[in-house]
Amino acid sequence: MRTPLLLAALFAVPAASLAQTHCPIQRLEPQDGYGGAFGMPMAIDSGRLLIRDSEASGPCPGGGTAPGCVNGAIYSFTLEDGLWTNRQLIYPLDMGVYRGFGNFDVEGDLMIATTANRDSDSRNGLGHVYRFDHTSGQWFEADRFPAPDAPYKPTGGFGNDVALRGDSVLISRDSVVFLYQQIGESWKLAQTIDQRDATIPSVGFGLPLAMNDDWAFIGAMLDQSDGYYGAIHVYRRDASGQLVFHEKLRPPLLDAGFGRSMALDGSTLAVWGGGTHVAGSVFVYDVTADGPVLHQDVTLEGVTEEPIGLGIGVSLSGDTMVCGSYTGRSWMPGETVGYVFKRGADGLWRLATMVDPEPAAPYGLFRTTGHATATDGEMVVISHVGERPGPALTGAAYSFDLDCEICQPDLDLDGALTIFDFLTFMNLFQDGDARADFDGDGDLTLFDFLAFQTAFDAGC
Ligand SMILES: [Ca+2]
Ligand SMILES: [Ca+2]
Repeated sequence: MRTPLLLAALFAVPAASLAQTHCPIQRLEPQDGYGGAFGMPMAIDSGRLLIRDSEASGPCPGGGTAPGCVNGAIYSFTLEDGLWTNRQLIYPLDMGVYRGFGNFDVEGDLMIATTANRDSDSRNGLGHVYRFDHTSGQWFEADRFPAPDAPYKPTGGFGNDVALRGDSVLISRDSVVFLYQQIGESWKLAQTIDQRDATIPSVGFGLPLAMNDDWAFIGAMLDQSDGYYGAIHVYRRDASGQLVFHEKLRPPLLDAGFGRSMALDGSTLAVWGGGTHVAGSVFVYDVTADGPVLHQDVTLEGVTEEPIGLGIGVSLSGDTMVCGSYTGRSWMPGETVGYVFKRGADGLWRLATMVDPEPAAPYGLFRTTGHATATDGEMVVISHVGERPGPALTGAAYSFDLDCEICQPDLDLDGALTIFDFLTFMNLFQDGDARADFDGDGDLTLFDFLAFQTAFDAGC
């Protein structure tokens, strides 16, 4: 579809600039009497927001409740009229105390969650795996199986991280990663992957984890061999789903840390890069048939308020990437904000907006420690695990609506409305790009010019 550029002459381009927006921020906190460490991990999937509280109090074994019955729980929220509503507090049926329940991964109506420990049986605190199914608006425990036996007493909890993909799930513990596969109705241990550099102590192998249909990525965030900080071990999944070692990915820059957080969506892999590289960056890879290829070193160069640790919590959904970051407001580590990047038609990620919980944080962001983020491309949630809203409640999360946060007519994503946005619109329109469909009718017509003009005039 070609449109005469002369149409541009129809527009009077005002010298608009971005006004301060006042988008609503929803603050989420644990249920009264149940909070402990609300906020990590989190996920948005199929319209549901799931947030773990690893130290949530809950029903005690044998019934009743008491503050000491700390077992962990997962909150399930659904979005109604733009607000997250708590629908369920998810526990395992075999309640215990200090089990550390709730590290999880979710895909559609299937969730795999773990307990780090089991203190009341003879399995040396090896942990359990739980499968939950979502039916009729609720999560139900559908299966449960023990962690594999270990030749030694584990020092760390089972299920430090969980990565679910289709009928396979990766679960890590103490530099060992377990692959389970669904066979029929039950899940079976299919492979045990050991720390690859067994001679290097404390490499943190198994944290974080990510997996798609063809590849698995196993972090080793403490690996400081060869002068680098952190590594990602890349495995190819063979026809049977087994993992075959492919390569060890090191940070692209010698002074960059690597892999404290990682997100994978389709064939896009985003990896935190920090370490001595204080401002931080996020390395984005294209996951090709031959393995991951570095696509972009995403940074915040030029941002006035210099962040610290960009990408300490990174999440991805389609063309939206959220990078949690400490702010540069003070040396108090933990004032976490989220930088939202959008992937343009040219494949490059550009800053779209920054979301800041502070206006909605009743206790300030002082000494908060959480830095998880979650997004589905429409909503963004940032956690503040260490926030203390009350004597018995700990943790909060903040939700932002990207429709409001992102200025739609700022098409070149430079934070200002200028003639270059008109030119970008013209190019998108001529290229048949859906981003030019400003009236949202699924077609590119003259009415989109009018809708763009209206949005531009309205400002942001
Ligand atoms: Ca602009
Ligand atoms: Ca249209």
